[in-house]
Amino acid sequence: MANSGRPTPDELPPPAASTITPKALAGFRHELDQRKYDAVDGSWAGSVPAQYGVAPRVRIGRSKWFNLLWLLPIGFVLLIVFIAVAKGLRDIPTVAQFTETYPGTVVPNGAEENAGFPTWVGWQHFFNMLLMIPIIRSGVTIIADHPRFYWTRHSTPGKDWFRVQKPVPTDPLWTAKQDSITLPDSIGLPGRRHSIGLARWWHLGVNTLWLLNGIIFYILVFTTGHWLRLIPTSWDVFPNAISVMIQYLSLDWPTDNAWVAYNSLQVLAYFVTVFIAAPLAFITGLGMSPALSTKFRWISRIFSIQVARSLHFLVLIWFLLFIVMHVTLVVATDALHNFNMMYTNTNDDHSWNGFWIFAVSLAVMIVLWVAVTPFTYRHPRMVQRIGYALIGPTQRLFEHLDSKPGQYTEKDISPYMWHNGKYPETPEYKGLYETNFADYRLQVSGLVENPLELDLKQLRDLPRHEQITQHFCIQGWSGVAKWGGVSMQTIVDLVKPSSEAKWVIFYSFAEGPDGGVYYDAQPIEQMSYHLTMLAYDMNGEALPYGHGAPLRLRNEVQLGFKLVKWIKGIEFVKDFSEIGGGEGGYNNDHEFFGYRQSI
Ligand SMILES: Nc1nc2c(c(=O)[nH]1)N[C@H]1C(S)=C(S)[C@@H](COP(=O)(O)O)O[C@H]1N2
Ligand SMILES: [Mo]
Repeated sequence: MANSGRPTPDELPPPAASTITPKALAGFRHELDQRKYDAVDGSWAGSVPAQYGVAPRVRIGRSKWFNLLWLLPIGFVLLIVFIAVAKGLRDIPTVAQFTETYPGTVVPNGAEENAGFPTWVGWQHFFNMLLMIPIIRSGVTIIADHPRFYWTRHSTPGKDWFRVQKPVPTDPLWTAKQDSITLPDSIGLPGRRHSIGLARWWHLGVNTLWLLNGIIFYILVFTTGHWLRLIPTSWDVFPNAISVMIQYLSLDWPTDNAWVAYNSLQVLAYFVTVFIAAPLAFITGLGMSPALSTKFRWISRIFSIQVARSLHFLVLIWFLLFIVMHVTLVVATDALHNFNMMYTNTNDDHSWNGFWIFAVSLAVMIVLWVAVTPFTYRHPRMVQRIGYALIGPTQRLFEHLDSKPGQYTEKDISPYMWHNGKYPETPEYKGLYETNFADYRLQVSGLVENPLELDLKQLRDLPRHEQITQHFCIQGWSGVAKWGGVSMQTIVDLVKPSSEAKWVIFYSFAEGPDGGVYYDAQPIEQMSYHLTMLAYDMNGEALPYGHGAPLRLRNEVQLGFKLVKWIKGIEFVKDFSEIGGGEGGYNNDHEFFGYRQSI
């Protein structure tokens, strides 16, 4: 559908006299899908037909794409070359001299007294890995929901630097949901396609535990002498690390003394992992929050959601490489000894005790690995509840960030804004569209003193509110647009909600993907925020069809799915348990999203 030819307010016919009553919206409730999904099965709403991605590709220059699978043969050849070179190097006297001067390990003062591995290290190490598995797997599911990475907040198609999906089709109404890809159950948590609602409970929920484990680790590391193992205390760590690298590559490995101190390559790798990668994972995670990014725009200006998301992904790559290298070397270098040090705190390279503890811990991880996705399909609401118990309090906290308007400037407006959701196809909507919404009436009712019906002219005659803000879709894309319309506060002032009203339901003309009208519940406090508004204009023109004509919601502390497009009615209610499936929104009823989504 075209977007031109929208009438000016003066061309619209005069409004019909309002006959709306407080009960007028009751009819809308019957258009909702009353179902609420309690299992993920073959007919589950979120399970759009499977669609697979492509091998990972990185953009080179403007439009050339390099298939990363080539790194496998290239890496193999390079490894052989490096081994040959390292072997050759070691025959050169100066290099032999160098590896003798820097044998590989710096033993700091105090290390001898701290030799060995206290029990807490073994437990910490175990919990860390146990928690990282679901975090990584659910993270991969989140990536699969928008399988592209960008460096700017505009998320412009073709400007992605990495993708595991074909190029964006030219269809101007292509949606982000159509773009999502399927993951196998054994890789994603959960698998399938567009299961991000559940993946986020895992990712954010388990993350709180991982952070807690990390904080305990930091405290223990610094209150014992264990930090001596992880933090380089002398510049000699660099030549020693190079020396270790040459020794490893020449396949004539250094004699380790890990009971007292790690070799320098280990120290550097552990230092980067514990003190750089882990905090960076946390910071870049927060960098994707709509509430935080809008509030701290001066940080978000440089460190945009897409920079944060790309770095978050690179941290994941670091962790994956680290895990592979670490496990390979632990097993390849004196495995029994390594297991004994870590799990039985003995400097013993014969006993199998450490190995058996390792084997049991591995078995626990494998069993959980296999079980978590089927468990999630069987008990999605439990996953949602536990996830919410863990991360919900933080999400509630960030919801208090009421930001001021005037956030971005005209030149920040994105050249392309992704579309999302299911377009309105009802005859009712089509009829309105074809007459340029002349008969459109926004109905506002429920627990209010003055129920209202407003046509577009009346809406346009209300005090105008404009904001240039950034949109954050739960799937990961973003974009900046200028929105023109009416502040929700203006509507609230007109209808005067009763003190009983705690939630505001926004009803759409459009159905959700699984039938029933799309709707969302918003807390009433947020209706008074500076950046909560009903938009009838976008980037200086009437709101186009794809972005929600004639009216859509903006609430910039929340993720995009809560910003209902094609609004036909607004109802003030006590709570949302009687509305639709009772979970506070279409995606909450159908796809296990949460109703507070400030991160
Ligand atoms: N009625 C309705 N509104 C909706 C949706 C939908 O499916 N139906 N999708 C939401 C989602 S997931 C997002 S990210 C935004 C997308 O807004 P845009 O298409 O204008 O960029 O609209 C939201 N509003
Ligand atoms: Mo979204």
